[in-house]
Amino acid sequence: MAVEIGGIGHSVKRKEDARFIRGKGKYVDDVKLPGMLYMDIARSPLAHARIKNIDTSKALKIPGVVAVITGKDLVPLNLHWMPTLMSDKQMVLPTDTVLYQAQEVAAVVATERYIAADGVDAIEVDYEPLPVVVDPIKALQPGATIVREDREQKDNHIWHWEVGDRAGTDKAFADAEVVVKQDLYIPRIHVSSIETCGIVASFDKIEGKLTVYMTTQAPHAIRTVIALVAGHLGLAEHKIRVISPDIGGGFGGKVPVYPGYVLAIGASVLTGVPVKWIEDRAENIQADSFARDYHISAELAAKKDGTMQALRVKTIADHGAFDAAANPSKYPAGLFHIITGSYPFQKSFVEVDGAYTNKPPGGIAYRCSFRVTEAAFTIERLVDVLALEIKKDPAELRMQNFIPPTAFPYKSVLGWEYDSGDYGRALKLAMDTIGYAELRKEQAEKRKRGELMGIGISSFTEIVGAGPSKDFDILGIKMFDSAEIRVHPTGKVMVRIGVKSQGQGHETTFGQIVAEELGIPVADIAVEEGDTDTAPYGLGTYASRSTPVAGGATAIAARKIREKAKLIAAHLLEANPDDIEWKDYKFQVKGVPAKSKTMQEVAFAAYTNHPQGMEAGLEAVDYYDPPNLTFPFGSYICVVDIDRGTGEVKIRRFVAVDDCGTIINPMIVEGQIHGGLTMGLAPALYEQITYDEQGNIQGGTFMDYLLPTAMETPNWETAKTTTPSPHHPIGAKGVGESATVGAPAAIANAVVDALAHLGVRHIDIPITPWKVQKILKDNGVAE
Ligand code: MCN
Ligand code: CUM
Repeated sequence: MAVEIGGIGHSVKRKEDARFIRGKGKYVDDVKLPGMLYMDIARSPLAHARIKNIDTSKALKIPGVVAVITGKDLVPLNLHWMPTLMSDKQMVLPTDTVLYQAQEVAAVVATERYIAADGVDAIEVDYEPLPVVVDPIKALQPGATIVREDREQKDNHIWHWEVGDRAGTDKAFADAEVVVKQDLYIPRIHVSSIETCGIVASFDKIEGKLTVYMTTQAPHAIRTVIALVAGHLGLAEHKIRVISPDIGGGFGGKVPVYPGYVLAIGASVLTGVPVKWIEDRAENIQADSFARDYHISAELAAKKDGTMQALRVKTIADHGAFDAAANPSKYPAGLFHIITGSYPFQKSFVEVDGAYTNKPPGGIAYRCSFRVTEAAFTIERLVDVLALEIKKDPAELRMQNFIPPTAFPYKSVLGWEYDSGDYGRALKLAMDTIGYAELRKEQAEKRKRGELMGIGISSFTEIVGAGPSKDFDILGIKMFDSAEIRVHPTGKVMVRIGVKSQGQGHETTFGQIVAEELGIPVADIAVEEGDTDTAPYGLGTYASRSTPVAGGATAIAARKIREKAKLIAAHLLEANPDDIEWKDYKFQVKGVPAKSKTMQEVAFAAYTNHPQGMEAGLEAVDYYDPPNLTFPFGSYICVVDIDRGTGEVKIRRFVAVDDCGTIINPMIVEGQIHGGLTMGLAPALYEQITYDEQGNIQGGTFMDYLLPTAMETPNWETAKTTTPSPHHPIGAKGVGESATVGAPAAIANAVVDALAHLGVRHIDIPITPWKVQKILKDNGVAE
C-alpha cells in the first residue's frame, strides 16, 4: 500500500528527470517568441575609471543593430541605478564612472545574437583610469581610494554589525587558562551553475502587460521589485508575470537582480518587442555576484581540560563595489552568528565590518544559508587548533564539549534557538563507519616511516529555513511561504507552491508530502512552481528553506483538505464525523474497517454529492510562517594521504553522516549531499578568484578557476541519523546546503592533521599542492 502511494520516506524516482535526461527541459534560452530581439552587453576592461565618452555611432551603423543603450539613456527613466536586496544601490549602467572590471557599460539590441555581439565590439569607450583598491583591509584605511563617490559617507566602510556580550567575552578571555587564536581567509569563489543567467522580457504595449521569463530563484519577489522600481513607468503588479522555467542550477547565484535583467526589460518596454539576454560563460564568472571573501580573526578561550568557554571573532567582509548580497534585511552578515556551532559557549562576541572594493559585488550565499559556511569553517577549524594546543584528540575534544541532546531546544549565547540535535550520536556513527581508532593507529605507524596521512573531522550545525517572518524579510517582504492544493473530481491533484526548484527535485518531493497526507499516489499529483500568475505568493528557494517553510505549508494545506474530506466521508458513510478515523490512507468508521472511503471517492463526491450546506470542491491554501528555523547537523570525517613529491592531497575516504530530521525522499537527499560535498571539496582544494593590483580578475575562465571534475571527486560515503524537528509539521529540516557547509573544514582539518607534527596549525583554503609542497620543502621532508 505505502509503496504505491510513494509517501514520505520513499525513494521515488525524480519525476522531472523524465524531461531532463532526455534533453527536453525548458530553460530560458529555449523560449523563442515571434519577432524577438537579442541583447548583448559591453563591459569595462578597467576596474576603476572615469568614462569620458561613449561613441555608439559605429555600432548603430551595423545592419541588424536596433538600439544601443547607455547610462545617459536611462537617466530620464530614472533606471540608471537600482536598489540592491541589501538596501544599497547598484548601477544598472554607469553615467560617468565604472567601479570594477566587467561592469556593464552599454547594451546593444539586435536582430541576432551575433549581430548584438558585433555591436558590442564596435562601441568605443574613452576611459580615464583611476586608482584601484582591491584589498578590503587597505580599503578601510584612512586615505584609501574611495570606491563609492556617490555616497555621502566618504570612505569605504559599508556597515558595522556586532552581536554578543563584548565586555563579558573580553573578561572570559582575560580569565581563561588557554586561549587559541587563528586568522583565516575564506576566499572569493563563484557559483558555476551549468546554466548561466538569462531573461526573455516581453512587453505587450496594447495590454500593458510585461511577461518575463527569467533565471530567478525568487519569482514573486522579482515581480514585486519590478513593480516598485518601475511603477512610475506604468508597470503595475497585476500586469507583471514572472515565469521561472526550468533552471540549470541556482546555488544562490540566481537570487540577486543583475543589470542585464533590468536592461532587457527596459529594452522590451521601449521597443514593444520581446528581448532576450543570455549571459555567456565568461560574463557569468567575471561579473555576477561572488561568494565568501571573509577575512576572519577568531579566538577561542577554554579550560586546560578542553572545556570551551568563549569565542571572539572579528571579520572584514569584502562586498565589492555594491552591497548586493542576498541576506535577510536584519542581518548584513547573514547568519554568521551560528558560529558557536555545536558547542555550548558561555560567552561570545562577533563583529563584522563590510568594505567596498573595486571588485564585482560579493556576498551572495553560495550554497550556505547566509554566511553559514564561513561560520562552520571557522569554528570547526578553531576546535582543531585548540585540540593541537592542548594535545587532545579532536574527536574526544568534540565529544567532551557538544551541546548534550537533553539541552534541546537549546538557546545559543548569540541568540538562536536550536530546535533539536544529537551531535554525539552523529559523530560516533561517523567514527564507527570509518574505523577511527584503527586509522589513528595507522597514522602513528606511517608517521614513523615519514609518510603523511591525516584525519579531519567537522561536526557542524546548520541553520536553515528563513522565516520566521518576525525576524526575516527581504526589502520588507516577509519570509513565509505558501502552498495551494486542488483535488480534482477524479482524485488527481494539482499542487502549486511559492518556492522554485533549480534542480532539487521539488516536483517529486512536494508530491510525496501531499501523497502521504491525502493517501493519493504520487503519480497522480502534479506540482507546479515558478509562475507568478498561478503560484501563491512565496519568497522562493534559497537557504534550504523550501522544505522547512513551503514543505510546512504543503503539509498544512493538505491537512485542511483532509479535515473537509472527513466531513464528506462521514456524509457518504452515514456516520458521525467523530466516528471517522484516517487510517491506512483511508477514512474508516472506527472499529469497522470494512466501512471506508478513499480520498478519491471523497473527491468525486466533493463535486457530485457533497453534503447540503457545504461548499463544493476540495482545495486549500496555506501561508506558513514557521515558528523557528530548523537546525540540521552532521559529522564528517575525511582521511587524506599527501604526496611528499608533489604536495598533492589525495582524499582516501570521506564519511558524511547527516541529520535533516524526517526525510521525505532518501535518494534525493543523498543526491543533495553528494552534490553538496563536491561543492565543499571545491573551495577546500581548488577554487579561488583573485585579482591583481589593477583589479584584473585572475580566475576569469575555467582554465584558471578549477572546478573539481569526476577525476578529483572522491567516493563519498554517506550515512544518517534522524532527529526530527519538533516544530515542523512533518519533522523535516532542510538539507540542500549542509554538505557544502560541513565539508571544507573536514578536508582542511585532515590536511593540517597530516602536517601537524611539522608544526603546522593552519593552511588557508584552497589548499593547493603548491602551498603544501612549500611546507614540505621548508621542513625538509619534501621528496
Ligand atoms: N528533502 C527531503 N527531506 C528532507 C529535506 C529535504 O527529501 N528532510 C528534499 C526536498 O524535498 C528537496 C531537496 O531535498 O527536494 C532539497 O530540499 P531543501 O533542503 O528544502 O532545499 P531547497 O529545496 O530549498 O533547495 C535550496 C538548496 C540551496 S539553498 C542551494 S544553494 C542548492 C541546493 O538546494 N542549490 C541547488 N541544492 C541544489 N541542487 C541542485 N540540483 N541545484 C541547485 O541549484
Ligand atoms: Cu545559500 S545559496 Mo542557496 O541559499 O540558493
